[in-house]
Amino acid sequence: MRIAVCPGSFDPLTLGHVDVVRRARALFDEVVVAVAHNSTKQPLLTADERVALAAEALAGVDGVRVVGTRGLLADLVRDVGAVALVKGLRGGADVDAEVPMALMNRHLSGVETVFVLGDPALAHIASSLVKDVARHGGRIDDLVPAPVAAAVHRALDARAR
Ligand code: COD
Repeated sequence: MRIAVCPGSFDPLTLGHVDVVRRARALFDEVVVAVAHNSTKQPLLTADERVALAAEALAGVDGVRVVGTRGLLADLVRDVGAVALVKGLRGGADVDAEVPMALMNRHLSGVETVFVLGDPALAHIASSLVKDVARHGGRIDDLVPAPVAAAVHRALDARAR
């Protein structure tokens, strides 16, 4: 059984993320989607919300499970018995951001990172842009799964009060 961990902050999970998870599942027997903490970002959604939304959005994808972690990915990889991390790439900026993380994760755990190219039709979708579009009154229902769109609007409304 070859297990891969597909990590992200998923704040929020987008259709781009779902595409990457599906591509990872085509390569590995099981994919553990790890909702992790990015210390450079201040999340809109709580960790519990992000885990619950990812689990709901990916419930129909066989061989995928969602876990939350506050620790190092390198430790999670060992705990779940994964043979690889899988990350999605949209273009050169993602490569620049991802290579140092991949090298650090390999230094810490020996695990390789496998990069998959996402669907180019979804390459414009980034969690930060989704939040910005929603914050300014734009539609996000064709950028994220439906329960995620509702949760983003709820979180932004709560912040505005
Ligand atoms: N198409 C293809 N890929 C996409 C798309 C898209 N439209 N959108 C996003 N992606 C990819 C990103 O390139 C990334 O690979 C992945 O999806 C997740 O994206 P985000 O934005 O949700 O997640 P990040 O980049 O904030 O995740 C950073 C981590 C949480 C993975 C990182 O901070 C981390 O590893 N934290 C745990 C603590 C740790 O181990 N630190 C040491 C790291 S070396």
